[in-house]
Amino acid sequence: MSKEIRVHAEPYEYTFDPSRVALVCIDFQRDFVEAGGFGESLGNDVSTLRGTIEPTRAVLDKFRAESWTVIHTREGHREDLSDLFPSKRDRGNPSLRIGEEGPMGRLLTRGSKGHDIIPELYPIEGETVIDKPGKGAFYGTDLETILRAGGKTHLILTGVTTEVCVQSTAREANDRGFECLILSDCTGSYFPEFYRSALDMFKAQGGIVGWVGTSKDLLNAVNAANPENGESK
Ligand code: C5J
Repeated sequence: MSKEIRVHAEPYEYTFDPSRVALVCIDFQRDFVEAGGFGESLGNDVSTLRGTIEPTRAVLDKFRAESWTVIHTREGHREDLSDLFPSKRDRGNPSLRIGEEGPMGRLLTRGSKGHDIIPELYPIEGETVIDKPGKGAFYGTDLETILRAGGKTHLILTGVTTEVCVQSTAREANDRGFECLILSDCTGSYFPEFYRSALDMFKAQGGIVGWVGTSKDLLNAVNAANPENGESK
């Protein structure tokens, strides 16, 4: 299937050619989503993010069934922490710092259990995993090269947290000319007011950063383009 898919979204319809789209799953890591990780060390209630997993899994399953491009990102640092700025290490006076031992190994450090992606959304063979030292997925990574080499122009964004790594990535992508659709039920924040504000900002002023839609609208649009698939519940 290579015809344009038309998704109901705000501030207006989002269209994409499946051969030019990538689903980007941002930082669905144990360190943000599970108890005992980095998110909790900052004093956050990580259960607020759990609702994003099921809808993201449904979108992931559809992309896999259609053999469309999927990219995962992980925020974290080298084992020797040589890519960790002191400003990031010390900010917020957390109970545990990046690189220190927590219940799931060294916080936000590559190779630890907490740094890895949650089992529900774990990458499969053939899916790209981008390890990033910053909040935005373009900073300090080869994501842009991979997207351009693959002819991708459109990104469908999911992930945690909405106002930090998803927002930074959406803004970086927008400035590079990528057309971004953010799925509101596939992104979450520890702070409901930041979640709402970030989504409002993305779509304000005629879509200044991108479009906001839902997993259901995306799946219905994909199924409508290929009626054999039926309607999404
Ligand atoms: C944070 C992220 N919140 N992935 N990282 O520090 O949003």
